[in-house]
Amino acid sequence: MTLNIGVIGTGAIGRDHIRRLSHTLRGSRVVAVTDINAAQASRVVQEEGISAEVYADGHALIGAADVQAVVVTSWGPTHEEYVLAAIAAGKPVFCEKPLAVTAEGCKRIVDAEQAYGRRLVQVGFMRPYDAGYRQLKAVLDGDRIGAPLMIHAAHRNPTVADSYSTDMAITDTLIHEINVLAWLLDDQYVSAQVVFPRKAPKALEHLRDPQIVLLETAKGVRIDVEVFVNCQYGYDIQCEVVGERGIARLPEPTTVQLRSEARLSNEILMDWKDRFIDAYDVELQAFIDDLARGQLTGPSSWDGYLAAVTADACISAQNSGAIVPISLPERPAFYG
Ligand code: NAI
Ligand code: ISE
Repeated sequence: MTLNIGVIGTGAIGRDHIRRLSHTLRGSRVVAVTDINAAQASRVVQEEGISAEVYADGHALIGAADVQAVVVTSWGPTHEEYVLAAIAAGKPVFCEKPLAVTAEGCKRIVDAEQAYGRRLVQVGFMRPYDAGYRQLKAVLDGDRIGAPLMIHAAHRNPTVADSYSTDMAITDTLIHEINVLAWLLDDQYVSAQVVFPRKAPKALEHLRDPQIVLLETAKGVRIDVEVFVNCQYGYDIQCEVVGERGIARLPEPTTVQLRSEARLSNEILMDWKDRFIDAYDVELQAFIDDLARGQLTGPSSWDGYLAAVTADACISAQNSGAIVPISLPERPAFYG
């Protein structure tokens, strides 16, 4: 059976997902697309060589009779509206992070989904599908280094667009660590603090970059995440877990090792699309396969909500400099 998908937003990741849904994954086809930039949507359809209809807006696409599931890859502030519309139409929806830009927005989605009575939403938190993070989790779950005590992590982008703001370092970038580290540790956050080193010379005028986010968990694990979005040299994701009896590190992506010009070197990737290419494939394949089986199991709107509550605390910590307590609600049975 082939799942007919409509994609809202044909920018960077929208186009990448259209490509994989059309040419890489099993059991899906893109039959509808839309973007506020209609010319771009038409160009993507043409360049990807697919026969999808271009709709005037996201609501028309969600209402289209042949669209069985929706993928939301438009700008973050538009996600809530489209996810709520998909739930109202009873259509499954894969929504890129953030699920909504505020915790209240995520809560409205959680409430609507529970009122509908069945899971319809998967959030695009792809890191738990990455082979490296899965190996790291297997080490922790297998008690190979004892209980985790600390995590040192880094999320570095070479550059960001002019529209990127200091709070987006949390809502757009750190949100991945918020999600994946709680999953890795099977733990919850209880406080957040943000400190700012000296500003990097390449950072945009309005941007405070880099920043270090300090998180504490209910089990007493201390986490520091460096977010540095103008590091110039590459797209670099680091994660080191310090346990009672040893240390486990996220594996580096496999790249060819070069012996050349008196140097032994490995390439560092420059783009998130390449770094997590397999994880994006696996997460969307899981969405398609789960729908064929009749039950979504991937990151839920509840996970999106918990991440947003934590992100709100981090933004408050950015502004105040204080240690901000985080109080996360109990996971309802609905979200298993
Ligand atoms: P982008 O700016 O390249 O693309 C966004 C597209 O949405 C643009 O083409 C824009 O015209 C369109 N758009 C805006 N408002 C719209 C509306 N109301 N209806 C339809 N289209 C609309 O941004 P990018 O990088 O593709 O990011 C999109 C979303 O995906 C963001 O929420 C971002 O955080 C997330 N993302 C997730 C990644 C991941 O690793 N999981 C990686 C990159 C982005
Ligand atoms: C982007 O939106 C993503 O989600 C990437 O995975 C992340 O690394 C980057 O910092 C974000 O801007």
